[in-house]
Amino acid sequence: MDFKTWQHVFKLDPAKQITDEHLDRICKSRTDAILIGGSDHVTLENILHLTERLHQYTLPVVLEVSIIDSVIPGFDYYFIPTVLNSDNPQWIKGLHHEAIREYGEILDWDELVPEGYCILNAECKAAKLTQAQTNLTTEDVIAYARLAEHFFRLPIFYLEYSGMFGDMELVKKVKNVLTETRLFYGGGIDSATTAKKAAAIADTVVVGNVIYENIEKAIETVQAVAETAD
Ligand code: 1GP
Repeated sequence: MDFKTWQHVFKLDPAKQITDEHLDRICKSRTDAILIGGSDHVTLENILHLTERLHQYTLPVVLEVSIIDSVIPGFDYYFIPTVLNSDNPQWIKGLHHEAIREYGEILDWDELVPEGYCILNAECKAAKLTQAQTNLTTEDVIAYARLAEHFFRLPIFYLEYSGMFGDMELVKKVKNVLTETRLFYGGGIDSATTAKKAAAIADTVVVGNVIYENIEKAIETVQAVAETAD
């Protein structure tokens, strides 16, 4: 299944615990895909453990690569973030260069999907880790979206509010300038209501934390997005 058709994605953090029952509900929820990713304590071991548990399900599974040593074969896609609003080139192209130096000969480029991240919640781990410049005007964010689509020609522009529900007016303005590049929105979707608001604008909504806080609410977001996006 092509990631360009996905409307709802669950993001599982390999460093967090999830019971078999909850994992089963997530995988049978009719979400379009599972994205495995996190900022903290991600290791090869916990990725392997989670991946093995997902093998029995047929839905697409994507590894969002945050540490090079965690890359293992077998995923449908590898999403590779480049943090456009980072002040540290390491997170824009440094780690990528390092990985390509190491594995360039054997990479299957068709499986790699670069994501242009714009991180807007200053308090989230990803913002701190990547030294993201989050104090941005609407014009700044729109310019990052255009940079992603027209300059770097990235297939995904990801507005990341991880941990808080974002400014939907801003998300709408960003959506309005994107044509080819898909707009992913993630952050603070914790109910059918917030899921509908985000799905009314973004192409793909990413639901993370609520999986671990309230599984019922997490499951509700799938139907909410399907109703809204259609
Ligand atoms: C995190 O964008 C995702 O990378 C989802 O955010 O955990 O706040 O749902 P939440």
